[in-house]
Amino acid sequence: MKGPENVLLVVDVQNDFMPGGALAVPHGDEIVPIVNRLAAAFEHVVLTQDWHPRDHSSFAANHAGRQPFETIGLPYGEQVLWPVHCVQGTTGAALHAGLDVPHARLVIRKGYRRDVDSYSAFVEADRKTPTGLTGYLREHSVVRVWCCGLATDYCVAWSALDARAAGFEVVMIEDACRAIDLDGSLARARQQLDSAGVVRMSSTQALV
Ligand code: VGL
Ligand code: ZN
Repeated sequence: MKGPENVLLVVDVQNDFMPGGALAVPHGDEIVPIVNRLAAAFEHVVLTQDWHPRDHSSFAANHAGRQPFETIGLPYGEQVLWPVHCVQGTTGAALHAGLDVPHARLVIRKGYRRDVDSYSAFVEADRKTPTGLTGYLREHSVVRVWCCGLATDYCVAWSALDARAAGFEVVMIEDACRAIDLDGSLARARQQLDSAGVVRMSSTQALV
């Protein structure tokens, strides 16, 4: 059992990121039993939920003439335009029904401001606005953040990098993640994780 100085951060295990969902991550459903197995070994589990208003600026549908997976410039920088996904209160935004983590202590919702996306569970895409998770983890004397979920190369990677930047030790459990892999984003994410000192391991290694 991993004690309270360790937190398992389960990122965006939501219906819209599953096969058949609005922003399907290939094989995203395969992580659910692995995440359940991991969660059973952690006293402290935190979940995240992508949680957008319907008029969110990251949706291609809200930009005339733009298509999903194109990139645009927003005031805070480059933004990938996504299909409408994880709209607040919808079934698509709900956690996967097979996720079995009744002892999760906190659900961090993110991406709820119309004009700012948030891949990271820690800091929104303007790279300024905190979600509050850093303070929460510090107040609970957490030293090590173990990351899993969807998608490897967006919300999991950004969360892992921001956890490192906040001074936590960070482990990414790779078989408990699946990637979108848009234009080389997975290889880029791995490079950034490695240079930031995020340790990548398997769930088997994590569970010893
Ligand atoms: C995500 C794109 C848009 C993710 C969320 O969870 O990785 N990706 N919103
Ligand atoms: Zn999103």
